[in-house]
Amino acid sequence: MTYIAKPKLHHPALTKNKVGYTRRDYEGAISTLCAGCGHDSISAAIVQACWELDIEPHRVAKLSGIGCSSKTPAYFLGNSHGFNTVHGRMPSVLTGANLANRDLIYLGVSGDGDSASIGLGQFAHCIRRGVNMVYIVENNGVYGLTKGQFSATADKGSKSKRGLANMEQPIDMIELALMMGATFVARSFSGDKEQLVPLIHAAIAHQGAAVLDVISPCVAFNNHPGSTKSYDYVRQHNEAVNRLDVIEGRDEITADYAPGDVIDVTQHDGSVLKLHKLAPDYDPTDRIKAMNYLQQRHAAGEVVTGLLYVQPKSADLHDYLQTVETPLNQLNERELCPGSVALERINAALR
Ligand SMILES: Cc1ncc(C[n+]2csc(CCOP(=O)(O)OP(=O)(O)O)c2C)c(N)n1
Ligand code: SF4
Ligand SMILES: [Mg+2]
Repeated sequence: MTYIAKPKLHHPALTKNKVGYTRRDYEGAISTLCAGCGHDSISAAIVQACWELDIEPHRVAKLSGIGCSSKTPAYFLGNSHGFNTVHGRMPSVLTGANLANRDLIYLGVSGDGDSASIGLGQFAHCIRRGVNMVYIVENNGVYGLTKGQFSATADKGSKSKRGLANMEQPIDMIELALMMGATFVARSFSGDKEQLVPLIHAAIAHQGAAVLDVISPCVAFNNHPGSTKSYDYVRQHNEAVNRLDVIEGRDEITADYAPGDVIDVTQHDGSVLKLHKLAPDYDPTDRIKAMNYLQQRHAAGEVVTGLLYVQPKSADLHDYLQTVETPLNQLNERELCPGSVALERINAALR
C-alpha cells in the first residue's frame, strides 16, 4: 500500500496560521517509507515552513521524479498541485509548468539518483535557465528504492552495506548548482530541522533557481560505518558556515547579535536573511570563494552546511524571456492571437 489517507477530522483547538490553516492542512498521506528515513524529516520541514509562511496550499505545485525521495510529495501538502514525472524528468515538467503559470510556488523534490544520474542534464539545464523554483535533492548516496546501489553522489572510498568500496568520483550537487548559476544554494541535513526549516523559508522567498542539497540518510541501505551519508558521519563531520533567521517584512526583528557576527541579505520580496556567521571568513555572496571553500572542506572529509551562496538581486527565466506579468495560462484568445493583419506584417518582414 503506497497511499494511506489520514483522517480528515482535525481537533478544533489546533492553532491556525494567518490564512486560516492548521499545520495539519499542510500534511499529506501517511508515509510508507522505512521508519527513520531522512526523507520523512524533510517532508516535515516542508510542512513546517509552508505553514509558518502562511502559504495557501493551492498556491504550491510540487513535482518529483522516481525514487523513495520522489514519493514524498504524497506525504506533504496534500492540498497542493502535484506531478510525479518519469525518472529524472521533473525539471523539464517543472520548467513548462512555471512558464505556463508563473504565479505558483514551484517545489521540485528529487533524489541523488533522480538528479545526479538519469536526470543530470535536466538538473543542470533548469538551473542555468534560472527557473524560479525550490529544488530539493534528498541526498542519501544510494538508489534507495532499488535496494541501495551507489549513486553518483557517493564519495569515493565510502563503503556499501556489504563492505564494497565505491571506486568512482562523486558528483557534488552544490558545486554543480554553483557552476550552473543557481542564485540560491544551500546544504543541510535532514536531522537538523532548526537549520533546514529557515533554509526552506528563504529558498521559497528567493526569486530564481534555489537549490537545497539535503543529506538524508537511508536507514535501510546506507547508514553503516564506512558510509559518508549516515546519521553518525554527518553529525560528526557537519561544518555549518552560518545559521539563518528569515525576517519577513511584517516581522519584528527580535534576534540579538554581536556586531560583525551577522550578514543581512535583503531578498527580492523584501524578506531579510540574517546570516549568523559560524565560519568568520565565509562570504555567502562570493560564488568563486564558495566553490573553493567547498572543495577544500570536502577534501578534508567535512560536510559543509548552511546558506552557501545567495545572489540577492536575482532574476529568473521570466525576466530573461521578458514574458508578461499575467500568467500565460490566463491570457485569452484575443491576447494570444495577434490577428491576421499583424501576422501579415510579420510574414512580410521575413520575405
Ligand atoms: C527509466 C528508469 N530507469 C530506472 C529506473 C529504476 N529506478 C527507480 S528509482 C531509481 C533510483 C532512485 O534513487 P534516488 O533518486 O536517489 O532516490 P532514493 O530512493 O534514494 O530516495 C532507479 C534507478 C526507473 N524507475 N526508470
Ligand atoms: S529504502 Fe532508504 S530511502 Fe527508501 S524509504 Fe527506506 S530508508 Fe528511505
Ligand atoms: Mg538516493
